[in-house]
Parts: sequence; structure tokens; C-alpha cells
Amino acid sequence: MPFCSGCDGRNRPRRCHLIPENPPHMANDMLIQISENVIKGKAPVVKELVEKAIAANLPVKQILDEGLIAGMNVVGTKFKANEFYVPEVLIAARAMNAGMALLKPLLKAAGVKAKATACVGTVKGDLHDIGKNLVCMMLEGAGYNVVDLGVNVDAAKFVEEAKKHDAQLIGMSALLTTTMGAMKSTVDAIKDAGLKGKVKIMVGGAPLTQSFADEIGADGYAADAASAVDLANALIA
Ligand code: B12
Repeated sequence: MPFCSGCDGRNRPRRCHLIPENPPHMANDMLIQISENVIKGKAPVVKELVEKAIAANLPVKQILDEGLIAGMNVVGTKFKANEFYVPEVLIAARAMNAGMALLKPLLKAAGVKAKATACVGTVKGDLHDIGKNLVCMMLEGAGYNVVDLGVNVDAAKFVEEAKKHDAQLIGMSALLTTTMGAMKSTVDAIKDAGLKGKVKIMVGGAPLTQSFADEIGADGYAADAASAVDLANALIA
């Protein structure tokens, strides 16, 4: 959990170096509270705490990394361990978004860069978006700039948007066996556009498997939204 190097609980300074005008460890307490309320999915509380943290001059990147992202990391771990289910993840993501809305303009102004940009969409012919939305939320919660392309996205649109946003990752979702083929056409279109290698392609959705991903030439497959974050991290490393 977030302890700054100057106040690691063993060698407490008289004033926390992050926010010297505040009492020792206030920064740390605020970040822990933000993270805990993200996990509990309390959007209004997270909003209020992030407002307070900004007002207390905590570095924006630290509020993001040690507050919001730290909370979503725990949510991801719980989701993988079947301790959290889809509704809890959606509620936590909504709480994280309440804080993100306040941080985004400040991060931009401070020139803080996202880990990478990911263009994520549900492939052509497919309207299922619950899983895709979860993947978007978890990626955003892990520090990615996510461009949500929506549903029924054709190959040309994936290519166009990846170019437009200078994306490092493309994420494709399919829930129907009949739309899995659209993933292969999209991978081919990405190759034809000369983006293969520059942009890593990850795929997911209930009917998919690792062997299908290998077969169509995708760079990776993940079975759930938390694993999608691990996969994205591995692909851009
Ligand atoms: C909800 C639902 C719908 C809703 C969709 C609402 C919405 N906004 O998404 C509605 C009612 C619209 C719908 C419509 C249809 N549906 Co439907 N639907 C479902 C249902 C019940 C749940 C899907 C879901 O949201 N799961 C929950 C999410 C969280 O899981 P997930 O999508 O798998 O996502 C996770 C992972 O797969 C992964 N993941 C997902 N995407 C990505 C992307 C990346 C990059 C990565 C890394 C990971 C990843 O992470 C996610 C989070 O952990 C499934 C049954 C089921 N149990 O799966 C049927 C199902 C998918 N539907 C089915 C069918 C047939 C249809 C229809 C054709 C029905 C009809 N005759 O009209 C239409 C198709 C419409 C269309 N063109 O898309 C079939 C598909 C059968 C098949 N073999 O193809 C299923 C399996 C039901 C069944 N048993 O028959 N459906």
C-alpha cells in the first residue's frame, strides 16, 4: 500500500514530504482511503476523497497510481480469484471513473503519459459489449489510455482508429461463434496496413481460446478482464 519513501512507517518524518503543509501520513491515509473506496465501489466517496487529495496538493500521478489504480488492482485480483463477480467489478470501475474524471484534465496539464493507448471494440456483426466494457474499464484502471470503439466495429475502423490514436494495442471482443471470423479479417487488415508488430493485437470473448488466437495470428488471448491487463502489460513490455 502507498507509503512514500520518506514516511514508510518505520522512520516517520515530522511532516510528510509529499504534502509538507499537512500532518505526517495524511497523504498516505488519503491514498489508502481512495483505494479502499474504489474496492468498495463507493463512487461519491471516491470523488470527494480525490477532490480533497487534489486540494491538499498531492501529486496527481500519485493519486492515480497509489489511490485509484491500487484499488483497481485489488479488484482485478479478487475477480480472478472469483471473490468478486461482474457487478462488483462494474461498480468498482464506476467509482474509479468518478475519480478519473477529476484527474484526467490535471494529468493532461501535467503532461503525465498513459502506459499505452489501446483501441478496443467488439467485432463486426457482434453487439455484445458487457465483457468488452469490463476490459476497457480494467485497462483504464491499470493506467492505459483506452479508446472504446463500441460494438459492430469493422476491420477498416480498427485500422483507422489505431492509426489515428497511434495505438500500441488493439483489443477485439467476440461473443458469437459466427463473428469470430471477423477477428481473422481484422488481423489481416492490420497486417495489410503495415501495423503488425507496431500494434499488438489481443483478443477475447467467451467462445475464444488460445489456440484460436494463435491460429488467426493475434498476439495474445485472455479469458477475463483482469487477465487482459496482465496480457496488455506483457505485450507492451
Ligand atoms: C447478455 C447477452 C446478450 C445481450 C447482450 C447485451 C450487451 N450489451 O452485451 C443481448 C440480449 C443483446 C444478446 C443478443 C444476442 N445473443 Co447473446 N448473450 C448474452 C449472454 C447471456 C451473456 C454475455 C455476457 O455479457 N457475459 C458476461 C461478460 C462479462 O463475459 P464475456 O463477454 O465473456 O467477457 C469476459 C471475457 O470473455 C473477456 N473478454 C471479453 N472481451 C474481451 C476482449 C479482449 C481483448 C480480452 C483480452 C478479453 C475479453 O473478459 C470479459 C470480462 O471478464 C451470453 C451467454 C453467456 N453466458 O455468455 C449470450 C450469448 C453470447 N448470446 C448468444 C446469442 C445466440 C445471441 C443472439 C444471436 C440471439 C438472437 N437470436 O438474437 C443475439 C446476437 C446479437 C448480436 N448481433 O450480437 C449465444 C451465442 C452462441 C454462439 N455459440 O455463438 C450465447 C452464448 C447464449 C447461448 N447460450 O446461446 N445477447
